[in-house]
Amino acid sequence: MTVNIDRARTTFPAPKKLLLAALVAMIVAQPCVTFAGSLVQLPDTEVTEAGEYVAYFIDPTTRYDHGILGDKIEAGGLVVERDGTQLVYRLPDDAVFEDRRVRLADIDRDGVPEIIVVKSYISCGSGIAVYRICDYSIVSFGESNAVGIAHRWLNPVGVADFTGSGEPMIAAVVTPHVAGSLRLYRFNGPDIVEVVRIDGFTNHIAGTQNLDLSRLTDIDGDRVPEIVLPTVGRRSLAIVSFKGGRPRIVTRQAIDGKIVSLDPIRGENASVGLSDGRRMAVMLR
Ligand SMILES: [Ca+2]
Ligand SMILES: [Ca+2]
Repeated sequence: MTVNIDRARTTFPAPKKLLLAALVAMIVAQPCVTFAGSLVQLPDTEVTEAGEYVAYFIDPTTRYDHGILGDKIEAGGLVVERDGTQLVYRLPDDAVFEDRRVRLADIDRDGVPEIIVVKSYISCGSGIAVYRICDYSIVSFGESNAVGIAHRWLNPVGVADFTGSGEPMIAAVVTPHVAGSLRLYRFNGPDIVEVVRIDGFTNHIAGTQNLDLSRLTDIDGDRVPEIVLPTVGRRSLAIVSFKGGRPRIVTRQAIDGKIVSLDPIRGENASVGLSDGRRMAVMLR
């Protein structure tokens, strides 16, 4: 879906004077947040739709010379649209959104989704950033520690109750092209805190746009999702469980080839694309 920016310009319901005052107050309080007029989308942004919300990246910039997602054009801001209103969040020059997907998930369980994205600092690499969608603005809700080194990235897996505790957590593979550290994070505002990790997995190929080399499934039907993803090197496919807060490799199956894509999981069946063009069905159990 492509969002027509001109069509989606901000509209303000009456009373205009009251809202204008609120807008001025918001701009003073939150210098990174503005209601926008003309916006430029990131060329390869996805457009996320979740209920009444639509979200995407804007402000293409070349200020971070990395190119892990296939080009060296990253996002300097993001937009959430709701009820005909655009809310805009723009980063200062020390960081970019090194991401193509604005994830929307309710991690604090208040009924309103939060924004979960990859924020990369020019000097110290990537971390997970979470933002709250308020009535008239987007505000920072928390961040994980950045990797600590420029040009070190992470790729989120998803947001779910991975441990079975009832608490939504964020799963991500930190440095998927190096250590491949699959980690769980919980929201402990204003921090996004690592809970547990297991190394040796990947969910991205350097220089490609595909964010979905990992998938969620509930392979054993216990209503706690497992994570399906390749091991580092992409020559085997694993299922990882974090049930009970402990990482466990449920299965690991060798693949006759190098994995380059992973379809959404259907039941107990996975389908992978291989670097030589073949597709292969994989029974997960
Ligand atoms: Ca929420
Ligand atoms: Ca399960």
